[in-house]
Amino acid sequence: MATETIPMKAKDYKSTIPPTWCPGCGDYGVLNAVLKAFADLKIDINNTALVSGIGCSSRFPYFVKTYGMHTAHGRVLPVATGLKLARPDLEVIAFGGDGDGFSIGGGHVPHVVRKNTDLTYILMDNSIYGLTKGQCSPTSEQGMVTSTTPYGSPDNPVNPLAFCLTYGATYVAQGYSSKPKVVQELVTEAIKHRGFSFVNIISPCPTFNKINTFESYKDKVEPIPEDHDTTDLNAALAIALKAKEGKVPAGLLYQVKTPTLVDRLNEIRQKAGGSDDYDINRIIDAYRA
Ligand SMILES: Cc1ncc(C[n+]2csc(CCOP(=O)(O)OP(=O)(O)O)c2C)c(N)n1
Ligand code: SF4
Repeated sequence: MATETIPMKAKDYKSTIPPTWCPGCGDYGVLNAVLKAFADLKIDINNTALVSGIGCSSRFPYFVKTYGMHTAHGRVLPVATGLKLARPDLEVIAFGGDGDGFSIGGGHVPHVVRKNTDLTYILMDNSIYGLTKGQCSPTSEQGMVTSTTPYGSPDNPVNPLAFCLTYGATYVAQGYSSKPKVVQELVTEAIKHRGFSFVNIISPCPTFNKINTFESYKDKVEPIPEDHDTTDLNAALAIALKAKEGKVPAGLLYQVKTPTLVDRLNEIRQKAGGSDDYDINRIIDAYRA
């Protein structure tokens, strides 16, 4: 593999492709914060892969100098999991939107989360389908008028924070793209965390969501109190459920250390004899009549 001096500044992590997001899109703030987090961590571009699904937010890997995979709609987590299992030495970071992650891809989330796969998942939540021009998303509020819900959405929204906490994510945080310093810190700690890290970032879509605007979040975003015990799952869930009151808590909700999927698989390998020298034909023969 070609070696390259590890870049040190945020701008050095930018690829040659300029972002194609609309002017004023929240995703710019997320990109800038993530690039700064990479610089903080001195991320090695040769050892890092960004994986995304499909959506405006899922264009993320194009704009960063690391390796990247723009996969299929809703399949970011299975692909990221496969990559991490095949190459545990890689830093694998998943990106996508609320539609990608919690609508078409929602069935994957519990299983990736409960395995504590050592991935960082950064969700850019704009409560709308941006790329396809304004359909109702799983995080759209009940009653929200969109192109697919002209009389208002009949459904209660998904709560991504509560969802990931309930299934056992070991790092759960929320940021707001207009507060890039907080996002940078949360992403830095999420990447450092061993296990499944989830960072939900409220990232408004000024083009297709005229309800959840930057203006509308001014009074809703509130920092998580400094005395919050980030190892207390019930306290973290109570903060996540503040969404029901229209609040957007920003900061770290939860972090605990438990073995990752690769740790557990290594344990099983040890129990099974501890050898890498397995004979695939013997295994296949066991399934023959
Ligand atoms: C299998 C499949 N179904 C539907 C689509 C159409 N599609 C592309 S992106 C998208 C939703 C995008 O919304 P979100 O994931 O929230 O990302 P955003 O564009 O808002 O960042 C949809 C429905 C697709 N590309 N593939
Ligand atoms: S449509 Fe919305 S989410 Fe997509 S780039 Fe434009 S502002 Fe951003």
